[in-house]
Amino acid sequence: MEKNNKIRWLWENMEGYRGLYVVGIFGTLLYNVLHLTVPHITQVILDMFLSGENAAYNLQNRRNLFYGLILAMVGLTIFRSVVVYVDCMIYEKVSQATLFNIRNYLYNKMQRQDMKFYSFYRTGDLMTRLTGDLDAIRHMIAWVIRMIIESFAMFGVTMTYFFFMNWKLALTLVMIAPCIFVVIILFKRKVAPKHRKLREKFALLNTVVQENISGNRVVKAFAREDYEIEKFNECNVDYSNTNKETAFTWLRFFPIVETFANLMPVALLAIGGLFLIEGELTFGQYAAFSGLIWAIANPMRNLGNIMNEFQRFDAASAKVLELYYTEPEIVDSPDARDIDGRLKGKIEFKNVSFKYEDAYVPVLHDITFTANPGDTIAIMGETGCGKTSLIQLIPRFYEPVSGSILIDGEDIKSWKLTQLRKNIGLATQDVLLYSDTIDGNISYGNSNISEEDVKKFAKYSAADDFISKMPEGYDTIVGERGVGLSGGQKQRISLARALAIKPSILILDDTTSAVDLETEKTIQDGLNNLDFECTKIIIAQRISTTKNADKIIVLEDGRIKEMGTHEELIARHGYYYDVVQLQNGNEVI
Ligand code: DUT
Ligand code: MG
Repeated sequence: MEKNNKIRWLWENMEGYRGLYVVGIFGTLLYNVLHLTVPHITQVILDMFLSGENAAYNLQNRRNLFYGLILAMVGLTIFRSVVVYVDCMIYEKVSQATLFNIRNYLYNKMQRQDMKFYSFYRTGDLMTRLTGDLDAIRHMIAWVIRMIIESFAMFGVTMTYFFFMNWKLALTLVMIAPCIFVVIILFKRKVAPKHRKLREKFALLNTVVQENISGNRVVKAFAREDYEIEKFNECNVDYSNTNKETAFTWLRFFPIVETFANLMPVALLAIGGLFLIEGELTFGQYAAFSGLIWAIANPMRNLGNIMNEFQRFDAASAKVLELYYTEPEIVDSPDARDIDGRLKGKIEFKNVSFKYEDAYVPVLHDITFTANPGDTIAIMGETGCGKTSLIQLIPRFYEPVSGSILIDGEDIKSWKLTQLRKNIGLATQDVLLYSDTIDGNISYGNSNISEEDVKKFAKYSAADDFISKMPEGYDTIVGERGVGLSGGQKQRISLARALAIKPSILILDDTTSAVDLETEKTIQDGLNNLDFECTKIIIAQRISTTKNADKIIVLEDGRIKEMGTHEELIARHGYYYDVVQLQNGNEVI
């Protein structure tokens, strides 16, 4: 994206505060014009009252003007300070408000992304975009833009004033300016790639830290602390070096700019002195030149710094904009329909094939089956055969490459996405509980349910027993920074959470793998006696779970290898039969 588009994007996000920002810019211009007042009045005082032929007369007879001018100087200085103060407040307010808008928008945007997005971006990188990069954008609004306006205004206003006083001297001074611009442009070319690199290194550093914090158990289990510290150290050194490199880039240009800037007073002294001697310049005018020469030199000095910050903004905003404009691929189709009440829960897969975008080979081939409302479908198969991939197609986490999936006789694409998902209760293979109470976790998808209902769903999931035994019962905080739960306990809470939305379709991905056989039996009884109808798709390896299913699907390498009831599959003497034998303790020959 072009630079001016980035500025336009910034402007668009200032909505509601644009007027105020324009006032802020005018404020900057105003206080830079006010810069001139004190040196100008000094010049008038010098020429009228202290030097020149009428000085003695003026001092005698026009004393009131003299005092008036002194008072005006004091008054204008105070006024200028007030303007600067208010102006800074305006920039701060606008930048914070804009930041707030962008941050909210980005967060919303991220929440609505699909699975592919989350497998593509690393958490550390996303966090960097939402923190450091956004701060660079705030800095642009509050400081960089102000400094650009200030520098150009100060330079422009002072130069104009100089030209009015003595154009020859002003022209001599202004000739130094283009040299500085050339240096700054060269600097920009060198520093821009450095800022992009710096930003990448920072994101990498954040990623390492984030993965380490969330993976601390693994680090400890393998006693890899030293290795991790070393890994972090490498990243840190790398980041620090890039930081230094970026800073040194400016330091290489700095002496050149500084020399030009310092030449200003020298040129003034030499040429201005000559003019003064030859009577081309009054003493007061010379004093005004000399009192304002910094207002010419400083903007030039600042340009390097401004350019540096501008490049930081450029690198950061490119990252933020990428996120700002990404659209999820899986969205409602234009003619998507509302779901009237509850779905009945009939699921049909018709020749569905599926491939992950980054994979070479498809993981599902030509899957066809039907689940009638209220049916229980068990899916079995070796690890990696595509079970999880298959069930993820139902809530449209991914889109099949070919074939179609129908629910209640309609392609799932014809339903509104959020409504479709609200009808599906999913307990995923990796259980994630929020740092919240058990009650809060169970009612996550349906926050309106009563305490009794939460208890009821926990009973269906054989979780009520262990929850009630906890000191704070359903109010116990679990998840990150909460009390620890066993794998099986977490699974049961996640099952209760899936049930609590009273879904038309319940999908359990290995949800009872970590519970003992007796508890599993209780859960099965619970699921058979639910007080609402739902179609259940259960991924499981245990025959005890699958044997009562209406249909068992055995997957192998992404294809349906066997399909039928327990009895039918046993009669086939295939894969299922072997598993039954194995689990009964019989060797398979
Ligand atoms: N796969 C990917 N990308 C993913 C997830 C999985 O390429 O984001 C591959 C890995 C595997 C295949 O897809 O070869 C099927 O994975 P799936 O998770 O569907 O396997 P599973 O049957 O659920 O295995 P498990 O029993 O271990 O859960
Ligand atoms: Mg799986």
